[in-house]
Amino acid sequence: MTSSSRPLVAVTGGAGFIGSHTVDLLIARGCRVVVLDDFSTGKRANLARWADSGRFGLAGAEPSLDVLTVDVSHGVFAALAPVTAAYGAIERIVHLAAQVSVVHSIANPLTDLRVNYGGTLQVLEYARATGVKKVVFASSAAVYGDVTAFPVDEDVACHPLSPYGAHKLASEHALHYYSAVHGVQTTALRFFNVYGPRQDPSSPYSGVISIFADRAAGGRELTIFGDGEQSRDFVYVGDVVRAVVGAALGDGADRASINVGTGTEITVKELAQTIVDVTGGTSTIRHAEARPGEILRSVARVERAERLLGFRAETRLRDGLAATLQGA
Ligand code: UD2
Repeated sequence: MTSSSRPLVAVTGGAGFIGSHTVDLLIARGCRVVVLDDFSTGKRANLARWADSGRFGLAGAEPSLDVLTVDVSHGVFAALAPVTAAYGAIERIVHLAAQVSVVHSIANPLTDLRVNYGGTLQVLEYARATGVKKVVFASSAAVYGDVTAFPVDEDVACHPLSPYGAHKLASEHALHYYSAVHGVQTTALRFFNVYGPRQDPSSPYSGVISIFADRAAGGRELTIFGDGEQSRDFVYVGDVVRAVVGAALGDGADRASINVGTGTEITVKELAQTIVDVTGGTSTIRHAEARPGEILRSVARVERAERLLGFRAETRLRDGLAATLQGA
């Protein structure tokens, strides 16, 4: 075993949209990173700048990243064994690997259970057994379901409306008892609508900004579902990963569930118009049938993130849109 003063951090789902930005920031902060990803939606290209620069990928001058192809819901012990034999124990885990579609979870609740709740339990079992100090988990605003008081406070009663939301909430409960019973520090971050470069626009359930930006950049028509008066709290991925990495590398916020949003909302109609403006105004906007089961409003209360993580989202929507359109 070699010793290193660089923290060794595992990132599940590290080849995905939020995961790869997390990896970038962890490496920038001096960490050695191990990515676990099954590449069902993640892409090697998202991590290309680091070129598998660890011992188990291509050797680099300053080894920083190892990428392991593994489905986390099948367990992580075997995959991580050679890495920990070489570098020592994993100190912290950021658990982002997930089945990400609410709609898919409704059609396939048992798959969602295995991947989303089962995956979290696999990570927590590894953390308990090997003495990982901290686990940070990607939860979601989907845990809330239909709420009536805005901005949404973390302490409101949660009544998720999908297997996805229910399994995210169940995962939060697991995080809580692994901390209380086993002494693994845990933090759940409830992401609101995250957007930014590397978000894949190719599925109908991709983030609306990735879809609108892709279409508007090509001068194509944007489709608003319903009247467009529904609002969302869109938070830029560069901000989100500051919250993720702050929670992962810090030792506070144990057993906390924390909203990660901006605290401001925008309607989908305003969003569409803004994107058309930013891209030069050639796309037209049409309306289609509202999505069934759609929530009308979503906006985060952000005080807890400020208090526990010192985190505040800083990127203005127009700047985030410009970066998204430019890609990075
Ligand atoms: C977000 C999350 C989801 C879950 C949920 C919890 C994303 C991508 N999804 O779903 O994982 O956490 O919040 O509440 O962040 N829209 C259009 N036209 C389009 C695409 C979307 O009008 O071409 C509308 C859509 O009807 C909705 C809004 O844009 O009102 C946002 O849609 P979304 O799919 O980006 O995210 P959301 O809020 O449904």
